Amino acid sequence: MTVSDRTPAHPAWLPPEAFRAIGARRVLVLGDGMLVETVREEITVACARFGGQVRHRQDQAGERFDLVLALTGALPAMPTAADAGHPFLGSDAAIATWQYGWRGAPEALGGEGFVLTRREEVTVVLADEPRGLLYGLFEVVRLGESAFGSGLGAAIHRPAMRLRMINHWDNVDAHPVMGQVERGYAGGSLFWQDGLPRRDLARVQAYGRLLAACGINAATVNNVNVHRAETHLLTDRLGEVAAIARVLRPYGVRVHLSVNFAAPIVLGALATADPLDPAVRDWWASATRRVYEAIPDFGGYVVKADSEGQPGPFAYGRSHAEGADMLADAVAPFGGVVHWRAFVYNHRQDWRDRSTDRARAAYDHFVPLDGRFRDNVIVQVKHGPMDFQVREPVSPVIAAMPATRVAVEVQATQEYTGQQRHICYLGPLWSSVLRFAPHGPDGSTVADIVAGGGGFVAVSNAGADHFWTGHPLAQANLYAAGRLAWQPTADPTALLDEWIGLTFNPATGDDAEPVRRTLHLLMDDSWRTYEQYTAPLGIGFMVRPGHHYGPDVDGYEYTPWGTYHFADRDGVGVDRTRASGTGFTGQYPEPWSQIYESLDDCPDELLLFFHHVGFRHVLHNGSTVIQHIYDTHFAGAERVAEMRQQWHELDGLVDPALFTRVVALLEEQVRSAEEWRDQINTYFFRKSGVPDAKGRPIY
Ligand code: GCV
Repeated sequence: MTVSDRTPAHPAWLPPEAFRAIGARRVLVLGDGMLVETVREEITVACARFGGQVRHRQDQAGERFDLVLALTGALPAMPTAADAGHPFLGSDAAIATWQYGWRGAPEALGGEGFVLTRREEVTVVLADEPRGLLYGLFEVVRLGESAFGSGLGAAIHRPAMRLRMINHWDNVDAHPVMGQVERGYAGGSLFWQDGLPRRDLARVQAYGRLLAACGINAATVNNVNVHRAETHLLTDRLGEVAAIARVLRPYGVRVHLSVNFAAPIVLGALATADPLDPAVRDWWASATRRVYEAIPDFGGYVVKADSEGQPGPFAYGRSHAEGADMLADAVAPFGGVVHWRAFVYNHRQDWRDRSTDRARAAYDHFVPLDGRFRDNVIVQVKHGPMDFQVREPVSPVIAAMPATRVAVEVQATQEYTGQQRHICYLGPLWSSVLRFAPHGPDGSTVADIVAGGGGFVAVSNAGADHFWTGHPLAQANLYAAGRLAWQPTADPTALLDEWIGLTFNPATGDDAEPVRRTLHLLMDDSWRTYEQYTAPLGIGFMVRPGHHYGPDVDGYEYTPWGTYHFADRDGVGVDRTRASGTGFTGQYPEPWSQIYESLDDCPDELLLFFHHVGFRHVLHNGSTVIQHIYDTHFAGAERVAEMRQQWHELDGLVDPALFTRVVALLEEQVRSAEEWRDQINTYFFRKSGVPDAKGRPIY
């Protein structure tokens, strides 16, 4: 699926036509700075294409504009009543200035916010900082013609989260098993090829634009599993990171680096990486100083420590707080942060040992450390307690560390959700995580908690593939990740609609309305469809070990990885109750602690995550567990076959290359969904001996 560097990448949600409404108008851009230049350039290109005009000054009184994008600091002095007749200031900016009064209260807009308003037929974007202006521009792009209609209300836009981050799991070298991008399904890395940095960074620049246009402002460029070559990105290969940072900087995206906790040994020839050893601390301090000399706006470090074989502080009898704080001290003088991942568990568990529960691990390791992390440490928590399964409860860690900055991590790369061969729009899953209220409906949501300092992190699904994401429709996941980080209360279906509107554009020959309708049919519920034909009722895994694609019900059952379903002839599921199981339910505050503990109250979709039940256990939906398994698997696979048919209705209505790619992928999705259906149904029929009430084929 990878194409050569020279093939222009698919424009994704920024086709030139998306700028038509702006590019056909008279535009004034006021302000200075690198990101304001980016805004100017975007508008200049659009105006050259669509016949509009862009100005950088208002030279003559009486000169009118359709769109003004201005930094507040570049506006002439506070307008007075005498300015009332002024063509621009006397109307929109003045009104907006007075209305929102941010000059008196600069925090109202913040470094990334903007005001968007329209009065007297001028659309105005005002921001205190260049980043705000850039985001304001992309909001106008999203709105298209409606940004210039009388219906546009005045509003302040600000991101809910300060840190809106993408983590790449890219390696410099191709790994013999994982390939170049760990869990990557979109071709090679955008940054490296054949062990060397890509010489032409035009794709990286295009990527930066796409990230900015959906609101992402930070990116790690390398895998959290930091192998040997990648360890050197911190020192002698730092220039490669600096080059990427240079290209992403004009789009407001700061670069962060995944680092190897043992770097002082690997790179510094020290005998130890003990975080309390003064020589180790000095080593990190000077390595970090050099990083900031090369990349003054460097974001900081991301660390996977003591997890799946990565080195960490445990080797020295130190805690994760001691490890994280040591790195935090190194980046603190420069304003950097450390994202310290909470994905720490025993991956060498004995499957015979029923008392060890991987779901408990992050909480058991990290919650006792609450309050012991420096202010510039962010504990980065996967959204569920296991590992990015199609259905998991929200991780209890998120609500349990009130004295720590916590970020929530989601996986845009579809490791466990179809590997970008299946259509699986993840916006609804992430939205349900962000809206989850750990203390009940009157308490804070996950979004509130992470907005308090940690932010939102998505593992990237993008690569060197022409369509960026392997499956062209998986672009929507990257887009939604950025948009949800900006506005976690946004309706994921509305975000999908935005993505469709930008990407499938009538001006490129796409017939917009049927495309919109069909894509909603295919994508709105695709996460639930995927759930229907894969592992049932929250149990998770059941995937082929290693590559994690396709069904293998017992593939992980007798392994050290801690991911078990415990099916026998009578029933299935993991007893995680306090009463008789691993006690994991006790990691939740009320009301969830009680809801998950109770067989009666536990939501159906998580039943097997929390309880071991008999096959004839009756769900809230009235069906038995076994019949529900059969019904959902038949329904899911049937739905995918319908999706394939629905996609064919778009033949001739969308870009032919994209159409053909999706045709091929849907063939695979149909095949795979049938495989899942038949293996899961057959497995449970053979275990339970209970036939399908509807007599459908089971093997
Ligand atoms: C980067 C899962 C994946 C690994 C990944 C790990 C992590 O275990 O299968 O490939 O490693 O999560 O998030 O660190």
